[in-house]
Amino acid sequence: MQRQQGFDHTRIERRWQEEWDDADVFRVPDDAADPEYVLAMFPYTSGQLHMGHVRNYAITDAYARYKRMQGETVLHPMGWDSFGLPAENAANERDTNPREWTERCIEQMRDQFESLGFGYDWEREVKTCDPDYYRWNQWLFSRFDDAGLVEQKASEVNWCPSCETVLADEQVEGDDERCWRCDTPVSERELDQWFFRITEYADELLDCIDELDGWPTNVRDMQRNWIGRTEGAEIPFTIQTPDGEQDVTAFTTRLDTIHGATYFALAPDHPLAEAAAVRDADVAHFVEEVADPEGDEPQGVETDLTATNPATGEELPVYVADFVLSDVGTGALMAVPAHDERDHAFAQSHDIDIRQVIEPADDAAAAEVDVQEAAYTEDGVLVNSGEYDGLASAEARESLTADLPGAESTVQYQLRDWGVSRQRYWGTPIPIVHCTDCGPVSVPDEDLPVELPEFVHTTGNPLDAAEEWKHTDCPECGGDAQRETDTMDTFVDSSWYFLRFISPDLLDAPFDTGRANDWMPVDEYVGGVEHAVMHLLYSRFVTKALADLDMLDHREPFETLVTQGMVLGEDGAKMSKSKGNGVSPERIVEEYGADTARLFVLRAARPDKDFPWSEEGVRSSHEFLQRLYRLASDVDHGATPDTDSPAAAYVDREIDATIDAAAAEFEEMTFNLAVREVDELVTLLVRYRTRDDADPGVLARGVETAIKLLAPVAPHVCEEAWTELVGDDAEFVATADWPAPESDVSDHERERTLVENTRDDVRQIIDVAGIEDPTSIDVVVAPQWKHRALELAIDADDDVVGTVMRDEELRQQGSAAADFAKDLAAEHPGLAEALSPDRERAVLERAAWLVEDEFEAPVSVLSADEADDSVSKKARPGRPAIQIHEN
Ligand code: ANZ
Ligand code: ZN
Repeated sequence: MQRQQGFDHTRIERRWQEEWDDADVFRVPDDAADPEYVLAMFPYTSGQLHMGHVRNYAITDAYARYKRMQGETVLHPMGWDSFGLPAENAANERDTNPREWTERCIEQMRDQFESLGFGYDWEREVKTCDPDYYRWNQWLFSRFDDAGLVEQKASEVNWCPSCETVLADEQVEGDDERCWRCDTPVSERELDQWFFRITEYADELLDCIDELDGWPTNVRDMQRNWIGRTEGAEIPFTIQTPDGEQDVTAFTTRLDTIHGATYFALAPDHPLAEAAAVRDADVAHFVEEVADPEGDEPQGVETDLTATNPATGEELPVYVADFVLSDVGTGALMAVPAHDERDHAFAQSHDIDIRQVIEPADDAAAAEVDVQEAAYTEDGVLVNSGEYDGLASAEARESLTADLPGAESTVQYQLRDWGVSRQRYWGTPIPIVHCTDCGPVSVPDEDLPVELPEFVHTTGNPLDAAEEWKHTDCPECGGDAQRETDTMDTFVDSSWYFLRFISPDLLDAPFDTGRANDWMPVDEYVGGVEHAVMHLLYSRFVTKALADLDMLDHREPFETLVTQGMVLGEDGAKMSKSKGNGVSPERIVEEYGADTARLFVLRAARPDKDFPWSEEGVRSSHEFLQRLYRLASDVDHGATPDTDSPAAAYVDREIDATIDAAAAEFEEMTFNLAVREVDELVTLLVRYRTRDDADPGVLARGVETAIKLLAPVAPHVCEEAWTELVGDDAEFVATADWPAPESDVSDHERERTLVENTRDDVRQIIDVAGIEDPTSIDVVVAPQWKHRALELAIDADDDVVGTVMRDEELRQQGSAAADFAKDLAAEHPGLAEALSPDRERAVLERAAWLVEDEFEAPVSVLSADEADDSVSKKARPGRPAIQIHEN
């Protein structure tokens, strides 16, 4: 019976989602031994799934389903990154509170996930806004505090004087930095804030990047840059101030250039700069009004100070300059305009000497350099440097560090401690109480969680307004105290959630150490490249800190990382509301079904590449599924394959080859290529089925294979087709065994190439010769001796012709062999191995039906001596000669 109509996606999707759920297909028991841990970055609870989500979660789901069919226990959990500013904003805009809004978003998103058929172990769901979750943020904060990894220090925040509130960076708008709510210019304010001392781990975080070979190179580079380790030296300069002499240390990576230092520069908030501002109105004006560390042009002002260059004894002018950053090095630098670009630009605009002290080692190159024009920033050889002249930069740095009084080599990092304080409501309350007598005191473990009070609408931080909540007793002295009103950065929530999935309901610890040791690390982690730095670095830091707290044996959380590309709009631009090029997943699921949506996003490109949305592509994905489904309704499940006929043998072997190739692609997550394999198999089966002698057993095996191979990508249709084929009491295809090839297909690629090339050649000849109606086609394989010649030529060093012709057997072929050897020599060393002549013949005989079908003419596969000399002499290994007869 051939079904003309396709499947009803809405009906079958709902059916299978329920059946999988009832059968606990995706559940992982707690006693599972080291399951394959497949994880997609959990979503922020915006309430709305977009195409990027569909892609992200389709990738891990397809991989998880594939691994499950391979017989692995697969841990594939899902949760909600549900604290954060947007919930608070939404609550302020509508008449609701962040918790209600967030819960509603979670409900919606969970429904959407389910409608897409993503298979999660929902028993392990975690929500970061649950007190049961965030109490462990607080507990970890206290453990980190015990371990000396927590610090409170003054730090700047954005402050709106009109709303009297702290603003997050996202709430500061425009180049002139105004409050998003009231448009008042934002100012800065110093607040005491909490930090995690991630810099303690800077070296380890950096060194271990080398071992993360399952991570994309660009992400590893971004992490390295973010940590930004620089080796250099600190060197004290003596500064003459109106109040006497004072030593100020400068940090430099180029101590070899010290003889070229022609001025000294201080950051605008350096204590000496501030003191100079008190004496000098110009300096004050610059520091308060002009300085702009983010500006393109370095700006500055001269002071009444001078600095002694410790290498030359010269007196240098001292500037306050905005390109000197207060949190880099020591906030003071020696400026060498000849060899540093910023120093150069500044020297030019302030008419300061530019003195060359380095030149390229190569004389010709040295003649090209003009440091008055532009800084020469490479290493080289020292000049104008007294006794150091002639030394190479690296050597000079060593000698100068040893010789100059007070000079010391040091290492600088760009990485800063992790500021975890937010002056916000919707986050984890920091478990600290401030006591007038005892200062900041940790909330004892037994009093955790510190739960959020009810939300109130206010312009400032609702926690600050929660008087009753705020007021408490000091855990140490029992006196009056106030709760800390800062909440934690939401990156704290996401820095360990992958551990909570392992034991989500545990009451006395954030996670079960024994099980985590067994189940971690996450084997495959998939998410957006926008998380390449912070989320991943924080997770790595927390994992290492937990290891040092003896809570975990692992020091890295994620073994393999995939950063998926973007789904672009049909116009190739990023999907966005304002451009109106967005596509709603809901509409696609409704119109075409979840399987089509999943198939489309997975087959469009490799996971790490961007691709544009294409309605046409969606339709063709849908058609592909319909085609497979119809094909499935038309085969006979019970039939045993009979591969006696060449065509049946060909199809049977293609089935094996497809299994092998698709598995390799699934393993690499190149689902697009896996799907292409299945697509080609289905096309072959559809064609084969039209033959009178099509073997029902081979057809059935082919279709069953295609269904299994596609099941991880389009699970509902495949499940439906599978039950129809196998019967109602069949096990799920979702838990069926991944098919295994029945023959050795290790070098099948060569067979495919041979068949492809032959078909191409036939097409071309028919085309070029303008043959309208071929009566028969001869395919002539090359003789044994050409194979032998090829083998010799592949192994030959240089003298291909000589090597071939020294062979006794080949010499007997005379000039034919010499000619062929010359051809081979021309292609050496690019020659590829060919199948043996017998295999070539067998492969072509099995594939002959394809050519016959295409050109409607009988095909004979002949050996060289069965054919005309004029034809067979053109045959080469891997490239048979072709003769086409016509009327
Ligand atoms: C002298 C010098 C000569 C420098 C030269 C560079 C080239 P990287 O390499 O990016 O880590 N520097 C030192 N403290 C600074 C601060 N607080 N703000 C801005 N820049 C500062 O930067 C190290 C270099 O940046 C240091 O080496 C210093 O300039 C400058 F031919 O010292 B150098
Ligand atoms: Zn106290």
